[in-house]
Parts: sequence; structure tokens; C-alpha cells
Amino acid sequence: LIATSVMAQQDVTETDKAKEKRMQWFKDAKLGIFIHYGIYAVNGIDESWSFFNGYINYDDYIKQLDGFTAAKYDAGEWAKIIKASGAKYAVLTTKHHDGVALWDTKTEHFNTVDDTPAKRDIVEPFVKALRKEKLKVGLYYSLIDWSYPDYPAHLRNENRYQNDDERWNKFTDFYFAQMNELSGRFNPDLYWFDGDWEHSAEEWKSKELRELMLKYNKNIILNSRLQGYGDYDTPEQGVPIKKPNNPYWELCMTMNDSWGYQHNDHNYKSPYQLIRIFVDCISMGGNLLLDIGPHADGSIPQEQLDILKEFGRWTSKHEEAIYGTLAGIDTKHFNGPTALSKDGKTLYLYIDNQPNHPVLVNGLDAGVEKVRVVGQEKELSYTYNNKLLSVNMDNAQADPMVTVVAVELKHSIKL
Ligand code: FHN
Repeated sequence: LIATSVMAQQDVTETDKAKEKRMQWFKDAKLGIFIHYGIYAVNGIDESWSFFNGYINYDDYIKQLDGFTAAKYDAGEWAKIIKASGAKYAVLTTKHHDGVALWDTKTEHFNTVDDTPAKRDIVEPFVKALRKEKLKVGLYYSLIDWSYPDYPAHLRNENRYQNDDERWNKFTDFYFAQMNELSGRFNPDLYWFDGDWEHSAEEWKSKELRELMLKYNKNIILNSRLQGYGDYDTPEQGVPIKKPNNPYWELCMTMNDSWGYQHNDHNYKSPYQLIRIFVDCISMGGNLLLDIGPHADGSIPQEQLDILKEFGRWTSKHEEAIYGTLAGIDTKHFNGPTALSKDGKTLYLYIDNQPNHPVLVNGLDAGVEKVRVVGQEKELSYTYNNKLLSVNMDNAQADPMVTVVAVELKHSIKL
């Protein structure tokens, strides 16, 4: 009997094995960088929501088109910074809910080539630069388009409509045309859809969209915001309290309180807080998609660069305990986050406060070969009796963020 996973409401069946293969790079990647770049950075205000919520009127919001220069936008530089952080993929907002496309769309709608002083396609160099650095390419696309005249939640209220199939079909034709452009021109590895809450799967034509995306790229990965037709879950702004049921998931999170660049938001989480959150994702088998919001000119704010740099230091030191790992053991065995190597023969313990007492793992019946600190030569001494491992930390050099202890086991742990 071949196991099959049938996605909710989806006709396309795919064996679990085939899905595993398609999802493998994503599952192993652990860290991605989210980039919210758009005209909202000109005034440094909320992307799209600032006019939706009435903090600024629509006309003033859209005037930001005139200030979008992308004068310092250097995709090669972005890709290098992303690579150095330890991320394996990045996801760029090709179009947020405001409807402004960052590529040279031939559809009739706002875009950075025809409607801004930048006069540039932002997506094309981004895709090229990522590929040059061997990073996977993710494109964010908002289903919602609060500027498109045939989209029913148009902000100029007089244009709102209900139950008008003709206009709705005009809109879905337009958005399918944009998706054809993105896939045809850039053939990304992953799509990150957003804004599905305003309509049903049927209205969005999610099934047809999925089929279309698969025609361009049979290995395409789609996030779950497609009303049941996606591959992986996308919790937002908080580590799930328990391991999600879907083995494929990714937490997306801002460094401060904003997705896009906001001039008055300096409320950054510390590198320690963010790395600790990253570790929680790893320990539950998920990824972290850490967000940055470049200035309108394309430069990345210093606070964000500093955080990415610290990620780079920590990820390069702890590579073996990050990439390709599996979710760890239950916290009743070890009081903190853990992960397992793919063969189940190394257990990684993430220790975020160097204790002045031994580190304990209880109920461990896999036998112990050796215990060491990741990124440090020396082995650690330990005792192992009656399934209780007790590691002496005296010789462990603490990492300023999170120290990782590797326990090499005699037998593999299979969870
Ligand atoms: O409304 C958006 C928001 O601006 C941002 O893009 C986030 C990123 O996950 N997604 C939406 C809310 O879920």
C-alpha cells in the first residue's frame, strides 16, 4: 500500500515519499529571510494597512510611488548579506496588498518600472543574485489587491461591489496573468501567498492556481495561505506552543514590530531573543523566516544588518546542529530545546544559560559514545547511569547566545 497525502480539498494526490522529496530542501533549510520592500518605505509607514485602516488616505499613500528611488538597491549585496546570515532562502514581496508590483508587469497596474522614479525591475536582479549565491528563491504575492479597480474591497468605497461575477473574473484573470509572468520569467522555488482571508478557495481559484504553478515547476513549494492548497504552515509572530501537526512549517517573524521599514520603530528584539526563537523552531522541526524591511533606497537599516551578522556568527559555528536536523526529544527528558541529526545518532541540546550544575538528560536509553560542545574541540566529561546522562559543563566555553552540546549516541533515536 502506498501512503498518499491528499491535501484538504485538493484533487491532486501525491505520495508521501514524493512530497518528502519535493519539500526536502525546505525542511533542511531552517532559516530564510523575508523581505518587505515597497513604496511604504518612502514614508516609513505600515505596508498597505496604513491606508486600509485610514491612518493616511489612499491618494497620499499611493503618492509614495513618486519617492521610490531604489537608488542604492544592490541585489548582489542583499544576496551576500542573506547568505552570510546562514539563511538558505529568501522571500521578497513582489506585490503587497497595495497592489504595487516590483517587476516589469505587462498587466495594467502599478509597478516600479512605469510608475516610480526607480524605473527598475526589482525582482529580476534579486532572483539572479540569489541564484548566484545558491540560495533558493521565494516570491511573496498578495492575493488581495486593494488598488485594483476590479477588486471588490477597493478603498474608494464607491467602487466596492458584491456578487458581480464579471468584475470578479476580470480581477482573477488579471491576477492569473501576473502569476503567469512571475512563473514564466522567474520560475521561483517557492511562492509565499498572503491575504487569502478575504475570499474562499473557490473564489480565488486556488486549485487552478496550484495546478498552473505546478505546470511551470513540478517542484514548486507553496505556502498554506491558499485556502487548503498549500504545502506548509505559516504561523506568524509567535512560536507555536506545541509542535504543529504539519511536518512542514515556518514561523515568520519581524525583528522589530514592523514588516516593512518604519522610521519610528526601533523596538528591536535582541539577537539573543531572535536566536532563541530560531532554536525553538529548529527543536520543533520548523523553519524561521526572519523579516527585514529595507529603506526606500534599497539599503538595509543598520539594526537589521547587526542582527543578521550575529545570526551569521551563530549559524556558521553551529551548522551541524541546525541544517538538516529533525525535531528533538520531549522536554520531560531535557529541560529545553533539542534536535536530532537525521540518522538519530546525535542529540543536540541547546543551552541558553550556562548552568553551574551538570546538564541532565533523563530516560535516555540510546547509550552514549561521547559528549562535546559544538564549535569547540574539547570533549566534556559525563556520567551515564540508569538512563540518566549528567554532563559536566566545567570545560564548556559558553556561547554568548546559545551553547550547543552534542551527545553522540550508541543507537539512534527514532521519534
Ligand atoms: O497583512 C500582511 C502583513 O502586512 C505582512 O505582509 C504579513 C507577513 O506574514 N502578512 C500579512 C498578515 O498576515
